[in-house]
Amino acid sequence: MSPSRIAIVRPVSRSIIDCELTHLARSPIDYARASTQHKEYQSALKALGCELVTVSAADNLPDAVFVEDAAIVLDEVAVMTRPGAVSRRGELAGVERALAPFRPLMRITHPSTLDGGDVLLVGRRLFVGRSSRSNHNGIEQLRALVAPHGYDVQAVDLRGCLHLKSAVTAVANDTLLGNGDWVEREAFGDVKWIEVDPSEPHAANALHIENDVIYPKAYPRTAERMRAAGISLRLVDASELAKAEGGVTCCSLVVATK
Ligand code: CIR
Repeated sequence: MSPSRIAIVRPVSRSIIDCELTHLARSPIDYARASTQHKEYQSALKALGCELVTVSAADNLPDAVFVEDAAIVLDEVAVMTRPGAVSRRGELAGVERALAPFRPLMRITHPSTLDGGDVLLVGRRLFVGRSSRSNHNGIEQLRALVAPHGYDVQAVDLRGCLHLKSAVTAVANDTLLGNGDWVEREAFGDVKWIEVDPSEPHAANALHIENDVIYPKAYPRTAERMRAAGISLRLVDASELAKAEGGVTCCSLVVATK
């Protein structure tokens, strides 16, 4: 039986130590440890029914493991982004080759910039963070590209974090997990909201796949809040890539195939 979804992933780059950093101070990243944790993450994706499609490693592109930023995948089409960090634009070609068999591709083009980490899909709405990576042109170009497919784009202000999905992600079809200090809860309308524990400001990045959520071990208090709301968690150690400002959504592009 063919799988109902694939997950596009890319190995951790040997130059990960040279990654882009915006809100964190640079600290040593252990490549071997990051790779081991990334393998554990891939096992979690497989356990949740994803077949992995692996883009070839790109050791000259420090942030290549964070494939989420290169594309936005919808049921009908995928949009190749134009990352705000110039050092990341070379990542697109490999991800594009991996996605092309699964979706017609559209493109964000100069002078627009947009990172996939700024785009949160909730039903037919795409919330897009106004961040240091995604500019006004990028948001408006995305709006024009997806409108014919019935998606509505809503821009959202951020403070204190890199991407929209650093501040808020979906943990069920009708529930968001968010940090209300970094993003206004009201921007998302009438949805259920689980607030991160105040001692865990980085805890809002969770990867929802069907009835489960891949979630970092580092945030036990917020995990408890989710369990209390009936959310099923699959915990992974993502501490090494967190030093590169990456979370669990960033390391895959999940593509429904049925
Ligand atoms: C960057 O700054 O671009 C990378 N070091 C981290 C990107 C994380 N991606 C994401 O949150 N979607």
